Amino acid sequence: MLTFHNPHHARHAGQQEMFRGQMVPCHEVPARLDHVLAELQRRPVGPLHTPDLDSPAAQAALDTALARVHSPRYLDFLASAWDEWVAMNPANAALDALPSVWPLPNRHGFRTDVLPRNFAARLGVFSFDSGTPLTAGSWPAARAGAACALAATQAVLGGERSAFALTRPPGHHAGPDFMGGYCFINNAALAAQALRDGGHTRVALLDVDYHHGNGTQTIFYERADVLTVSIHGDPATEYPFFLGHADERGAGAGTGFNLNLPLPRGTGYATWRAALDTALQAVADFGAQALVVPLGLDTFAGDPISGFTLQTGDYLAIGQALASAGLPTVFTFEGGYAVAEVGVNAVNVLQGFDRGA
Ligand code: SP5
Ligand code: ZN
Repeated sequence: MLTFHNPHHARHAGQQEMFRGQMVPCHEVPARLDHVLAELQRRPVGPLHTPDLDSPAAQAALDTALARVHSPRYLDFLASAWDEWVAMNPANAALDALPSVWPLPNRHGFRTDVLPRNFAARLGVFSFDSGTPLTAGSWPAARAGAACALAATQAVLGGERSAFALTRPPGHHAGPDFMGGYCFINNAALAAQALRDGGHTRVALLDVDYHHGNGTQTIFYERADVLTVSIHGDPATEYPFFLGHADERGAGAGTGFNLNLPLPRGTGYATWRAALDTALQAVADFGAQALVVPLGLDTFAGDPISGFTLQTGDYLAIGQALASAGLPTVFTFEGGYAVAEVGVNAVNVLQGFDRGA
């Protein structure tokens, strides 16, 4: 298992997120990735690399890959967002940007075809929650993270059995033209599309984060060439609430190519594992030629914002089960907020995968 880690991840460091009327400290903190990297150094599963971030060829390839999953106007927005935030008021330089007004697309007739000149309003057009602070370094961190996902994918296209994109901010809540859920760029979707563009005709995503991968689902919802499967807390009670139900099966040509396996808060390993077996059967039935695993570790019993009860040892078995699909596999690092344990749990999945491979 090769790992590509993001040398710029700590440039994205939100101060606080809005939660039920209060600003609370961010759960998605730089120390999360540092713990995974430290555990990989203690317990190596393969070479550790950083991606090429500087050569013109790498930059051009990254721009192409980003534009395959995100809209031009959203990418333009992200690239200039921090400067525009500070331009609103120089004092903003000490604050994170958080949205506080939204157009509710598809409802009430609000328009998003005409972008407001006001930056705070534009931030609302391109986001769906107020828990995702945009900071001075969010864009360079997210862009370098996408480079990790692309490098991991290129390694797998080059014949590696598996590779891990160890990056934050995470990605699976980010859609074609929106941020949210601590995510800006959908690294897993970028990897899946790059696997398609690299020649695999059928690619599957199996999202094991506690939260439904709404961004990934939306990106591929009308496509039959990319199967999206997600095991997650039931959106009736769990974030992101407005997507992730079992009756969402895809649309148009993509009908039948999305599978949601929502589970109630409190679910333990036995039930979760049965859902994983169902998910793996769907991946096999689809005839996938490559697999992307958005790897969230917030299914852990000790996670401060989630509700499943998986234990550290379970992650070895999960990795082994994922390897049993027998597919070239790209992992992307997603959630997992029990900071002290996230490294051991993540590396358990990778080590379990290597043992099963
Ligand atoms: C990638 C990922 O796992 N994103 C998850 C985003 C969840 N955002 C909302 C979480 C609400 C947190 N509640 C804070 C409780 C403070 N006591
Ligand atoms: Zn999550």
